[in-house]
Order: sequence, then C-alpha cells, then structure tokens
Amino acid sequence: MKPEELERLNQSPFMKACRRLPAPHTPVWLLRQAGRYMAEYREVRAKVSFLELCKTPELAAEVTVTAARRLGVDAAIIFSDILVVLEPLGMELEFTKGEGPVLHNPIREAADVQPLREVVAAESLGFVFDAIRLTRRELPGHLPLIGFSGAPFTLAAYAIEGGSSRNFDLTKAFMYRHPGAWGDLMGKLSRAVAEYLNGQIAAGAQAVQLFDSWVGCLSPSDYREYVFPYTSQIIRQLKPGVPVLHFGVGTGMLLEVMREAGGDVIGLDFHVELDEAWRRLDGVAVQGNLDPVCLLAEREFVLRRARRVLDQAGGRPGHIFNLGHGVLPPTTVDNVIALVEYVHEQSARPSRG
Ligand code: 1CP
Repeated sequence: MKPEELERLNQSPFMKACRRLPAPHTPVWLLRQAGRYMAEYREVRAKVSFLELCKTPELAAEVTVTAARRLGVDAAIIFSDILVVLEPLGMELEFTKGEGPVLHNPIREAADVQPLREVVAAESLGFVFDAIRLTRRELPGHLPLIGFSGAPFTLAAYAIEGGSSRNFDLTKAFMYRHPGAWGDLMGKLSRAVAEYLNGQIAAGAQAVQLFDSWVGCLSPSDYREYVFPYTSQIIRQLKPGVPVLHFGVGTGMLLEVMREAGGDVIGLDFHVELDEAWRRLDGVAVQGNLDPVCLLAEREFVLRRARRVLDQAGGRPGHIFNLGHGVLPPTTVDNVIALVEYVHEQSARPSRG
C-alpha cells in the first residue's frame, strides 16, 4: 500500500480510537456485522456452504465489503470464522444446519494432543490472506479492515467439547486433569494464532481482534494459570504498532487480568456497565457494549439504549461503539443502519484546529 493510503487509514476515527486519540466522531462497527440477518448474505449463502464461503476469497471479500458499505460503519471485519484455524491442526470441522459447528474428532485424552500438526498458516490458511488482499482492494480507502482469530482458550474449548457448550465442563476437566497436555495444546494453538494474525497483518489488516468468546467460564486465578501465559505471548509476538482488540463474553470478573494479558482495546460485553468497566481498565481503549437483543426492539428503544452507552463513554477518546456480542439473526438491517447513523450524529465533535 502507498504511504498516503496508509496515512489516510491511520487517521480514520477507528484507528484513532484504538490509540485513544480524539476522533471527529465515535467510530462504530458491529460484531458479526455480515451474517444471516442480511438479505445480501443469505443470497450468497444460498449458493455455497458456510465453509466454502470462508474458503472462496472473492465471496468472502464480497460479503465483507457489502456489509460495511450498506451499514455505513467505521471498520470492516474480514469474513471468516474463528474455527477455520482448527482444520490445519487436524481437526475435522463441519458447520451443520441448525446445530452450529461440530468437530468430529474432539480432543478427549492427553494422548490426543501430540498428533495435532503445527500450523503453517501461509500453506493452510492462505485463503484468508487472499480474502484480506482482495477486500483491501475493494474497500473504500478510508475504511480500516480488522483481521481476527479465536484466542487459544476458546479454540481449545471447541476442540475439546467438539462444538458449542454451555458450561465447558469437558474443557475445564481436561485442563485440571492434564496440565501438561493442556500446555502442549495451548502452545500449539498459540504458535498457530500468532503466525496466522501476523499473516493477516502482512496481507493488509489494519488491526486484529482476538476473540476469547468463552473464557468467561474461568475464575481470574484459573485465567492467570491456564490462559494468561499463552494469550499474552501471542499479543507480544504481533507486529508492533498494529492495534489489538481483545474480547470475551461474561468476562466482567476477568477484565483486569485480560487487560494485563494485552490488547490496546478491551471488548466489553453487555453484562457490564461501560463506565464502571472502563474505570477499572485504566490506560486502554474500550469497545462495546450495546446488548444485541436491544436491536430486536423498536427503533426508539434502540436509540435510547445507544444514548446510554454514549453517555457512559462520556465522549472520552478511546471508545469504539459496538455490540456486547454478535448481531442476532432476527435483527432488521434498518435498525442497524439507524443505530450507526445515530452514533455518528450524537457523537460528532467539531474538529479542533
Ligand atoms: O451462514 C451461516 O449459517 C453461518 C453463521 C456464521 C457466520 C455468519 C458462523 C458460524 N460464523 C459466521 C461468521 C463469523 N464468525 C464472523 C464474520 C465476520 C463478521 O463479524 O461479520 C466472525 C468474526 C465470527 C467469529 C466467531 N465464530 C466467534 C467469535 C465471536 C462470538 O460470537 O463470540 C465464535 C464463537 C464463532 C463460532 C461460530 N461460528 C458460527 C457459529 C454459529 C458460531 C457460534 C457457535 C456457538 O455458539 O458456539
């Protein structure tokens, strides 16, 4: 990319907020902003399976760019899934209708870890890097592109449970019973994730988000013992200067230790009050945290709740408006567009100088 193009991206409201610099308005984007609630997405999905979509760079780029343009958001996130990184380790991944992700050969015994392969991202995940290169070319020049990966705990949880879970009992039992194998598994995942994210940065992502979606099932002391060494190591290995966003659900008790593990921006879910959470997170930017269910209510209610989030952020530099978790399928696109416009209008600040 040319230096003037990079500079333009660096001056965008999203990149400024990541660095806690004042921006002309509060930047906004939405977790899972490209997805089933959008007719354009459903049209593409009618023709290909979810994994095929992820693995076809032209289609992944199209879905990414269409969502960002239609919604008028301040950043795009590359269309993919956190679970694609599990395949090259040797996990058999399938997205089944209605049931969500399934891993057909879950890790259940300590001995299941050793056969997992080391991931060479450029070989096995090149389709994501290609999708990023294509998307970067097609996206409006002022819009940053976010790359992402699952964080090692959440990836290990899917690998061990074999799919979604409510309480992650199998994952935690594995962690407690086989600390050595747990370390080996987390080590393999961490090496894969660091290389994968650096590859996304090299391909053209301006920022990266680590989704530790389900780490909220751990206590702070378990987080410190079983997760912290790996997540913090990944973040230290990422290309310096590229903002890292670090997010999980139900992490109200973990915010300080997650912040210590790393990230320029901590993602807040909808269980916490943004103002209180931010007070505890001195020295970082925050992203969040409107409850996605609010978008299923009437317009007035959505905007009232958005107002509350903006009030809690108080116009301080370093707030990225987002949902506290992903957009739900029954959401109407009109409500999302109204939300984005409202955040822009209400947070507009006269430029200084
Ligand atoms: O078309 C379909 O039926 C597939 C639905 C779908 C979509 C649109 C899945 C399956 N993944 C995605 C895309 C996706 N996943 C994105 C795209 C970019 C965007 O935001 O626009 C991203 C960032 C993800 C990340 C992801 N996948 C997370 C982390 C975010 C979160 O929600 O906490 C997780 C946990 C997943 C796993 C996953 N993939 C798909 C589903 C339904 C799930 C969740 C299953 C579960 O609840 O355990």
